[in-house]
Amino acid sequence: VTPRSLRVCSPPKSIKLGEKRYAIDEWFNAPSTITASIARKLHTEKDHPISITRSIIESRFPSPTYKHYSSFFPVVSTHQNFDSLGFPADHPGRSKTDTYYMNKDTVLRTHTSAHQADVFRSNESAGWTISADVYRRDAIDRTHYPIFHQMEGARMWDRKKVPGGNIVQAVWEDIANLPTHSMIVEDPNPPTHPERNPLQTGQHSKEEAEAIAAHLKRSLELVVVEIFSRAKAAAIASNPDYVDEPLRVRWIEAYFPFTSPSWELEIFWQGDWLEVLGCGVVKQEILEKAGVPSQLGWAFGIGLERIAMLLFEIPDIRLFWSKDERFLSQFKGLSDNLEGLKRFVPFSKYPTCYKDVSFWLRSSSSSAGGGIRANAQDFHENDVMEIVRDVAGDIAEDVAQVDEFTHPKTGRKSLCYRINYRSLERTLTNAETNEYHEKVQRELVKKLGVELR
Ligand code: FA5
Ligand code: MG
Repeated sequence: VTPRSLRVCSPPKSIKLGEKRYAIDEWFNAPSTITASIARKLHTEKDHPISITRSIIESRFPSPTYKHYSSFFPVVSTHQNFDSLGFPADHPGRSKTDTYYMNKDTVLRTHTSAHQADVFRSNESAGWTISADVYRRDAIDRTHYPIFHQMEGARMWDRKKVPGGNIVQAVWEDIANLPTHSMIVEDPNPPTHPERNPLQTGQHSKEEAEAIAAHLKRSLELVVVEIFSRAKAAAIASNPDYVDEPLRVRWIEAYFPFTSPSWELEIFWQGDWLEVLGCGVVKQEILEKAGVPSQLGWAFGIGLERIAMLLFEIPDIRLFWSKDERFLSQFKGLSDNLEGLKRFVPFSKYPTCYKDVSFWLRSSSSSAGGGIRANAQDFHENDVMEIVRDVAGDIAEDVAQVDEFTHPKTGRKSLCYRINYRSLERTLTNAETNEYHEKVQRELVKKLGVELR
């Protein structure tokens, strides 16, 4: 029997998440704050704004045409998350700086598209949605959080099942059955681009791709109309004198490895264009590999936090994780009463306190003693973000680089980051903030091997 002291010292070789145990290796980079949040499942929590938003969007994709999935587990293979979707081997999204790995072949899904191929293979209805939590190492600010929620949606037509195999006619008939709307939509780009966004010639005719794109765009515009009519009703319920600004929406040409042509939808919100979803005509290879070569159609992926922020005027993405009753109580009963939405009323904002940290990156000749190497050439900002998040959690409101300097003689590079500390729930004491900041500084030295200035 191994003595207890020795057993405690050896690093864990596996991690249990949900019902399963996963081997971990040198690729493992998921902090416990992240893995502990897997259990929250905000998209299915009754009366949570993320779950309310999911229900509203699902209502635009009614059964039995669409089937709704919401319980796929977030640990997936790199095959599901990347290879099955045609991501090239050197795609930056695969890097450890962007993605949480359990081991070389297993990740926390970075998008709901990870389940596309499996659902195409097994699903029997014409369409479906998948709602789920997704995980990305990312910046820290009021619209970015390392865990967020997406809804994937798809709609297929089967050449073998439509009359005469005439997809074009079948799709236009389905479009004629969709409601119309009067929202003005800017769509400045041509629908395809010869290099970035080609038609899948050999797979689809131009008319087929155009009909599918028209059905896709109308379906998603109707989602926006639905959300904004509810957002307006919520605003009026909270303030009878509310006057809404005209809604501005636009389609932008985009690129995804698994759709072509592809687009993103942007909404003008609080003075800026906000990207809310990506979508496109599904690449036929994916359907062929999934064993359904006679089907063709569209897919989209929408960010539920961004939509919920628009719907309820929720100012900060961290609030979705709050267990504070002053947040949660404002949504009580709404899952069963979608007509009764009201705007979120922010509770008082507690003071913010910012602190700067400046450090020298290691010159490339020196090597870091374990941890993440921060030689000048392989330094990644997301490593700083994660250290701050690990130490300060949701107290970290915003982290941004404010300065960069290269020493004229030695060529060494120095960076300065500004960290905004603010609790959503209470006033922090100065001593407390200093303690967080000092710990961040120590961790930067320890984990990245930087030298404080
Ligand atoms: C994707 O994730 C694609 N899988 C979407 C897709 C699906 C395209 C199917 C085509 C077909 P993207 O990385 O752009 O794309 O994310 C999609 C949406 O998720 C964004 O438009 C945004 O609304 C939301 N999103 C992305 N990153 C974050 C983040 N860090 N925090 C909150 N929401 C985010
Ligand atoms: Mg995008």
